[in-house]
Order: sequence, then structure tokens, then C-alpha cells
Amino acid sequence: MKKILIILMLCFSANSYAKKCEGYLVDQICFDIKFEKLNRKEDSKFSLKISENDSGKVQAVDDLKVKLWMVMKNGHEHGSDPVKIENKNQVYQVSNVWFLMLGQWQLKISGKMGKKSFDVSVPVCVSKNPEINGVGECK
Ligand SMILES: [Cu+2]
Repeated sequence: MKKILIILMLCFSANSYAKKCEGYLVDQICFDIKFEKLNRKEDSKFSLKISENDSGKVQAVDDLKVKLWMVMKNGHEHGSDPVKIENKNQVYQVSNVWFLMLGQWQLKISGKMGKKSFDVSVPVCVSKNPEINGVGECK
């Protein structure tokens, strides 16, 4: 019994030290993006949590900007409607998100976290196949 307890305790402590980013990791900043639903015909609202990967700490972000961007295969680039961002206890609710076309999009996310400023592109795949829809490259 004692042994099992010790093993359990070790597991829990190991877990709390494993600071794994569950979202998209760029420059040691974790972008945790959760879509309610994602398609090109509706407002694809999502929540955005930004944290440090090494500490897991969610920090206040100043000057947060989120922009939808698409680089098309023919080299043409375009954006979409400006999104709306609402801060709910450091979890940002992003709405008016219109992916107007199917294909590979980017979320351009910039801001300042403490002294560190960031300006990153997070890929979002918008396709007819719900299985490959979401954060990441379309395959
Ligand atoms: Cu396009």
C-alpha cells in the first residue's frame, strides 16, 4: 500500500513539473486556441489563452492583435474582417472570425507579454473535412 502511494505521489509531482504546451508553441510562448466550431460560413469564434511554456504561467498581454490572413497558392494574399477581442480573465474571446474561403489560413497574433513582444503566425486549416479542420497545416 505504501509503495502504491509513493508511486502515485511521484506521478503527480512529475506531472506538475511537465509544463507541456497543449496549444501551438512558438518562441516558447504557448497559444492555446479552441474553436467552438470552424467553417467558412459562420462566425468561427474561438478562445485564446497565451502562456509561457517554461512556467505554464498565463500572463497579461498588452496590445494584443489578432488578424486573419491567407496566402493563396497563386501568391495572392488577403485578410478578412477585423476580429473582436474580449478579455475574460486573461482568456481572450475572439469573435467576428470569418474564414471566407476554404484552404490554409494563418492567425497573425502579436502583442507584448511582460518585456517580451511576439508576432507569430499560427496556421489554421479550413476545409470541408471536419477531421483536419483546426489549428495546424492542411495536409
Ligand atoms: Cu483566399
